[in-house]
Amino acid sequence: MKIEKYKIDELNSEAISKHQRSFEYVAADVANLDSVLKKLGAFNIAIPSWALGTGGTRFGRFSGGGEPRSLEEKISDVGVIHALNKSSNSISLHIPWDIPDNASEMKALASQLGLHFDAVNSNTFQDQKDQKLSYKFGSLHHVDKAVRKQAVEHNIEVIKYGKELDSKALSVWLSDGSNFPGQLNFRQAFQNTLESLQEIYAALPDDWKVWVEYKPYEPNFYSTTIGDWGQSYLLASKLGPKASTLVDLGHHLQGANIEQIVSLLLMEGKLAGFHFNDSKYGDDDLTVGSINPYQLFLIFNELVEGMDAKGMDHATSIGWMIDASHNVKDPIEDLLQSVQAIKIAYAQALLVDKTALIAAQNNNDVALAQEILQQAYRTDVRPLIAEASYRSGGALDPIAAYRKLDVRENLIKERGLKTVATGL
Ligand SMILES: [Mn+2]
Repeated sequence: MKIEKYKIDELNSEAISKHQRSFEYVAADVANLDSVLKKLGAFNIAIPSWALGTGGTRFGRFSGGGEPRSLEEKISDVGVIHALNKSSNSISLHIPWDIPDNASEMKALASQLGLHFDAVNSNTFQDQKDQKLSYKFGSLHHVDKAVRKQAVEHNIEVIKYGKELDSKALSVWLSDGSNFPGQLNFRQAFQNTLESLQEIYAALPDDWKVWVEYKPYEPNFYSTTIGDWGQSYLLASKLGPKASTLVDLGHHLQGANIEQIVSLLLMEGKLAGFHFNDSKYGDDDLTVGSINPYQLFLIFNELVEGMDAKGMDHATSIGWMIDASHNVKDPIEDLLQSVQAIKIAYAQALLVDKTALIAAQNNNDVALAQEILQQAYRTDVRPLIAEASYRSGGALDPIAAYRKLDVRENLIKERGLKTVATGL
């Protein structure tokens, strides 16, 4: 399904006068308004191919209707999201769930919708049909060299698919770990992982990166071989300049100060990018901004401050992607909400009065520093997001537009009520 631009224009014209009033109210106090709107317009977040279908839990899965049945339909769904919000111009593929059989056709389809391909993701956390050796006891860290070799070859194959699609990064998340004390020799597991990653690193094209993701627990419950940012950073440092650390917001123990982690990785030039989601207890994969929007703002505050200190382009110098699962919501609505939440946090971070904050920090004026941050956080920046979207040709209110245009009903008509997205 393709959303016609004139339909978005029609909806915008119904809402424009109300928007104008709220926009002018906020804009009056934004010193660098044009620059803020330009930055918001340039900011895009990649959509992962696996987030377009209804997810599930280990207990069950309640699928929705009209889910994408093929890679073409997944690309088409990202096209819908991007047409509405003008902030989701790329798709991140997971191999082997989404093997592009005809890369040039996929590229052409994507480019018609204004999309390109973001990082490609390998999968050695489950066994595939007809796979020779099992990953039950891990992949890149496995005690058996033959299993490690198979996992390395899979990653090199993923790079090959990514090259055909003009991706520029390989994202690696390992479930490798142990369930019980004594199961693993930690040093050996780390060394095996490093050696395997070195072989993958050697296969990277010159202009590619490898992003090393970490996670403290699950599916293994005693140790994970790349369990935290320190372990990922250690690997990335040993690998070389093309390797860096990927931060998934859900992959931290409760109370972890993610904004501090981000700040230091950025300082060291080792922050690859983000997998955005939200959580209350663990790796809950909830909609971004649904549980702890203040933490998201504090992270963006460090990102903006740290990137500005290095003269980095906010939109393109690191990878931005959603990594969430939608068990009870329409996946497209959930993704639209997530992108809006990310842009809200980003806009708030752009509004922080940096000069005043630095002065407060240098004067140890703790109360004032908090006031400055919360002044930005408590500003309702939604009219700024709407204005940036409007200026880019998107909808003033993407979620309302999605509902008014009956997109899901149309997708159900097109694809059927009982479809199951590939890969999940
Ligand atoms: Mn992730």
